Amino acid sequence: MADWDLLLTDAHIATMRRGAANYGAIEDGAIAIAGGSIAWVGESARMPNRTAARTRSLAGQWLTPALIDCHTHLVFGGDRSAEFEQRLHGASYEGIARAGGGILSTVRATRAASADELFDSARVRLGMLARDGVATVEIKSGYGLDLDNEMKMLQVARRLGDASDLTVRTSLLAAHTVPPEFTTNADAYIALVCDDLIPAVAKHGLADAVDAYCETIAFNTEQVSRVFAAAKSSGLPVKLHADQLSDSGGAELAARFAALSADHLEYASNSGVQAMGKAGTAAVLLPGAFLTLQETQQPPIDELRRLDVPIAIASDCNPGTSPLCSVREAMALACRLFRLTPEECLAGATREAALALGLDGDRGTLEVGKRADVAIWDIMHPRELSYWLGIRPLAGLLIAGLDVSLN
Ligand code: DI6
Ligand code: FE
Repeated sequence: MADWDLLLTDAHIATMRRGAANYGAIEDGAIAIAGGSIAWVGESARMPNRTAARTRSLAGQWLTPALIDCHTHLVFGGDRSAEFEQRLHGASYEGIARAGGGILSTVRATRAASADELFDSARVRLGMLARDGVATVEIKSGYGLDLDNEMKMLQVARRLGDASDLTVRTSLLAAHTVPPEFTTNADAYIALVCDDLIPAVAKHGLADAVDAYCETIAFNTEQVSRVFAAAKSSGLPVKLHADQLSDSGGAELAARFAALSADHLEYASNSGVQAMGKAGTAAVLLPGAFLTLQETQQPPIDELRRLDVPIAIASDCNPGTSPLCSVREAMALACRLFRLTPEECLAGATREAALALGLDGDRGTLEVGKRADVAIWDIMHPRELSYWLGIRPLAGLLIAGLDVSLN
């Protein structure tokens, strides 16, 4: 029997190893894969003398860790293109939400949709993410807002994972907005989320984390604290949509609960970022939403960098604020809108995104022992992944060492 299942040779490799300079790059390198994991990686000239069942020459293509989209709302019914048009005629996102549109219009369409309909439409979007290099994707609920419909969304997300080679991680986002049945009593809805939804979802193993939206048009810090306390009692980690439209104290709150990540963060205060740094909470930046809402307030990039807070980048794929189905294009947007460097963006969609999902022990870099989730690119340099818009430089995708069909 051969020592290795697969040997990839004649490649350039952006390992994205933490602490390494220059993409952790290895020119003229090779990667050996055994049992779905990376068994060896390094310069071809230093390769140990072992046997491989299959060898594939990559003729100078670049390898990176497969991309990880750590924040999406991929499962939803309907679409919101009409609202997009309304905003271009002068309506605001908050105004539309307060008038019962926005998230609530997607709630109506999602409740009306069958599980199969939701599955079919989300599967198309999942395929698009994969064709731009994604092997791991997080999917949130949050358009059901009652027990049956939140469970329906999470079951669809789990089915998507079962039916595809990609890893799907799920987050319960029942505290996304106040559902119509509770307009005058948000606290009663929060009680339902804490007492019924979180325990039920945890019992059925439907969620890997609990998320919430802390914002003037959604829930305040006190309400989110209750949700997070309930999540912790059910043994689930938390994450937060924080300070997207206003400084709502979200970054501090996420840090207080040692959240995996605080996401958006345009209006986060410096003290919030400091608290995240101390708590080890990752920042997830979402340039697709920033662009679509024509936001002008920048997330606190310099403070995040100064305090070494891990910065992840994600698509936030959703019908309202980020109709974007590519984390690679999110990287390209993050360079232009937030002035992140291409190297920060690639780290943000690999190593730091793994951290934001609590999967950093297993994936996100090309190192011995990690899962062999590898993207193969037709490029001359990894900076090009943040440079091109509207083209697909992906030449191949391996998940746990196996070729994924990209049709
Ligand atoms: N922030 C977002 O960007 C998405 N959810 C959230 O809390 C938007 C969701 C939507 O508008 O449908
Ligand atoms: Fe979101």
